[in-house]
Amino acid sequence: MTSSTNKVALITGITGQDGAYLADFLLHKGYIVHGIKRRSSLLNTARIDHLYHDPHEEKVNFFLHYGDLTDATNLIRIVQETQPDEIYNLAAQSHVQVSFETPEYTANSDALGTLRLLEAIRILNLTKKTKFYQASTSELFGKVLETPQKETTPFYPRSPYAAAKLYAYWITVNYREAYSIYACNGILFNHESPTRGETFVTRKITQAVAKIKLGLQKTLYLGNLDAKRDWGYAGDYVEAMWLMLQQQQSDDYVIATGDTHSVREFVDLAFKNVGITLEWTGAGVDETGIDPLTGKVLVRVDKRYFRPTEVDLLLGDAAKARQKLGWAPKVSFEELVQQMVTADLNLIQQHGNTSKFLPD
Ligand code: NDP
Ligand code: GDR
Repeated sequence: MTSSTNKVALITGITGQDGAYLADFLLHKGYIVHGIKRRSSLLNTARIDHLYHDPHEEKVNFFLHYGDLTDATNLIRIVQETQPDEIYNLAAQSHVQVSFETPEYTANSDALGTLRLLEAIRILNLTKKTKFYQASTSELFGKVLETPQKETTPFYPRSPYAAAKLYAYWITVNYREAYSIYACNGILFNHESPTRGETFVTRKITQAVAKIKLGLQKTLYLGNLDAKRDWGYAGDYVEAMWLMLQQQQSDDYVIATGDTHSVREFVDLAFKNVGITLEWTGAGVDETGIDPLTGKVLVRVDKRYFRPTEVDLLLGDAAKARQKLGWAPKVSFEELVQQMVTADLNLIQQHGNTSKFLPD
């Protein structure tokens, strides 16, 4: 890897899946990395503990600051103190289903939080120095108007989350045009990993498959099995975020694999990884996945996991990123599923069944 020694990056959402992968990636490139974490009653730094060093040690290049995207003065102070060359805004209430239950909070953190950071850059006269990355999303495309979806595909958000991210997308474009800030939207399609949050469908599936295999869970309850997603690997996608900030000019890019699969296909493959070939019977809310060798029902549909408005099909075209950034995904769908199932089997064998609540 090339070294970018002494560059300073500030990552919001550093305790999340992408924040942890990106922090690791930037530290390997020689960056000094500052991250914003929220105060919580239980420690929430499991994904980045391996990167952390006692700040009293010498040559420490990783620092954490308490903060929140809903707190403008706090964000201004952290940006002032850290004087970042690059800000990666990854913090968000990122769960689509949860955004229907907490729409106002989702708008505050995901939409206005982005504005607060851009304003911090402007207020502190950092418009020439600080480059800005916004974690935009394929959820912006929402209702299917065109496939594959690319930078020019019209947006049609289908959730409070997507509507909040739409504001964040456009305010990023506006600050780029109004104040000449180097600001990029990475329109990333779904990306997963062994450290994906446990309530997103991929991790919910791989964790359940591991538990069922080890006799710790009987049934996996899911919502819409027909939804199709373009699933990639988070480790590949954080490289694209960085590449976007290393160009001559700022721009917006779709990041995707160009391959799409249904939730049902993900379930099938995950079970195959532990030697179970599911048979599906019934339809709609009565559909079940059965292990033909034992006759046990391993998958059931529960309509409480259905969303008021669904995004049926996501399939991205990352040709622009391939041409201009030289970016391409490395991990295939099959490798991703295998990696996640294996990781969950290992985790549960080492630590036992730690989850008490059913994930969403
Ligand atoms: P996660 O849910 O794993 O992480 C979200 C992070 O944001 C966590 O660190 C969380 O902190 C933090 N956070 C949430 N609310 C606030 C707040 N009000 N103030 C400060 N921090 C906050 O998401 P991912 O890592 O998967 O995604 C990163 C970003 O990329 C998000 O913005 C997401 O919307 C977007 N995105 C993700 C895609 C994906 O497939 N993963 C695809 C496209 C876009 P805590 O740990 O305390 O909860
Ligand atoms: P998504 O991811 O909404 O695409 O947003 P999620 O994994 O939550 O859902 C994907 C699809 O699976 C269907 N589904 C279920 N989803 C969950 N969570 N739980 C279930 O039990 C279940 N059953 C079926 C959903 O209906 C949906 O169609 C993710 C997030 O990371 C966003 O932050 C990001 O912007 C987008 O990806 C791109």
